[in-house]
Amino acid sequence: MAGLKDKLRQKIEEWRPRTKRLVEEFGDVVIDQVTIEKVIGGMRDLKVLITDISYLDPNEGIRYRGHTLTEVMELLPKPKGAEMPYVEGVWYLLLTGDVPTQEEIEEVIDEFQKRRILPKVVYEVIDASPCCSHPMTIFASAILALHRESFFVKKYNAGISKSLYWDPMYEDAMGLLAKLPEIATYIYAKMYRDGRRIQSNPNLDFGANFAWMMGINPPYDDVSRMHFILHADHESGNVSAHTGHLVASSLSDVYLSTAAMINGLAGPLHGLANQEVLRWLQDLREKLGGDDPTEADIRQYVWDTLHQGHVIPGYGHAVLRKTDPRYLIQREFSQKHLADDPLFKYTDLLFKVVPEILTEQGKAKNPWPNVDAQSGIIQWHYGVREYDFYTVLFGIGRAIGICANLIWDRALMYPLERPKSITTEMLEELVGIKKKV
Ligand code: NMX
Ligand code: MLT
Repeated sequence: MAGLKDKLRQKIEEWRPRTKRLVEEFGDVVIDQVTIEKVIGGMRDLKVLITDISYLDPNEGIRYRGHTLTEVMELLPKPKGAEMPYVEGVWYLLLTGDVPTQEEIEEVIDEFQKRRILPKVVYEVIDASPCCSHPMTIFASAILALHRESFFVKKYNAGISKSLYWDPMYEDAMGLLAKLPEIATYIYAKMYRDGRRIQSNPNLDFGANFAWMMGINPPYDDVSRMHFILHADHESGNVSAHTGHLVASSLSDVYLSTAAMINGLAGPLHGLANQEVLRWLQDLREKLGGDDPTEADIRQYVWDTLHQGHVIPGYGHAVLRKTDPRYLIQREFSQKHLADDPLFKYTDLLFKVVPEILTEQGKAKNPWPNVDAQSGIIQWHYGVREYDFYTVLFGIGRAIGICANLIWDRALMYPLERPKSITTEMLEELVGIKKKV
């Protein structure tokens, strides 16, 4: 793809001296401090990673290439008559830092169309998945099955120079992103629709084609665009992005690294929380015999959950200290399109009572809702009621940001990630509560 790749090549060449200069001239400048609390406490807030694709401010939320999500939604071109921008546009923005024109988006659409066909082995892997496998397990396995297609591996084995690694990574990323909707909708059809599959529609953009293959009418095309755009990136320290970066730092290709990030996303404290929200709400609904909940019902349920030692899914965040703007954008969409949905009423009541209760409990540093508190309710409304599938949708979106990062990781020739570990005894000796023997 001449246009995008040429632009990327030029940007990479312009960027490289900046990274080189920082290391060579300022490499020993201190930017953060490592305390024992940080080492034992999951490295919260430690500034030890670098990415230029997105940045997460605790109060403002995520910026993609310097733009807030509201700006991204306004700036990126939209298909005719659509409320939400092209997913292809966010890929272009994250990769290059530029807002694409309609023509540049058309190029990406064409390129994805050319690369979307799945090799037979992917169907075989999905078909062979043992019954009761979680869709995220099947998703990761299907992505792994593409590893043998890797252009990067072929070029690496042929001895390509390190400064060119980004090029085959780009080719693999384009190939993978083009195929993810095909993989995900086949998993969906296989697991929940007796294998009845709707073939891809070559005339549609990423979001609309996904909706088409799911067999769901508009505005689910806009729901898909919104979902993939909002989930695309959340800087580099979150579990999925960090895992993808870490695995790729050993020069694993895009397929191996993305499958690994999917595995990180599949945990309930991370991406699986969108499934957990629905499971938790359906449980409440059952308890109430399908009746509309009162505020008192919701309060009781939230406290019961906390007293049982569980977290409230969809609330809290490791970095954010305000309501997640991704939640607010989805809430605005829901108010417009599904205001009368009974489940939306549940989420509205939760938004009213949970922050107050978490604050009263006094443990969570952030009592406000995150992206996962709202996303599943929208899927449920449009007929995707198999909530085990929701994290796969998160994974498609997140792959966009991960792929942009992996290409830039190789472009800037970041090295193998290998921090140092120490023992508990060493820390005890360091603070003087144990004598060195
Ligand atoms: N419900 C109950 N307790 C909570 C919650 C919550 N939603 N959030 C934090 N806490 C607790 C947390 O478990 C910890 O307890 P303890 O001291 O007993 O270990 C305490 O509050 C302090 O935790 P924080 O420092 O506020 O949060 P941390 O950075 O460790 O974790 C999350 C962040 C997101 C893992 C946490 O807020 C959580 O478990 N939320 C619910 C799950 C969720 O929604 N995850 C999705 C996050 C977004 N995403 O898509 O990835
Ligand atoms: C994410 O989108 O990755 C989550 O909000 C988690 C995080 O940023 O830590």
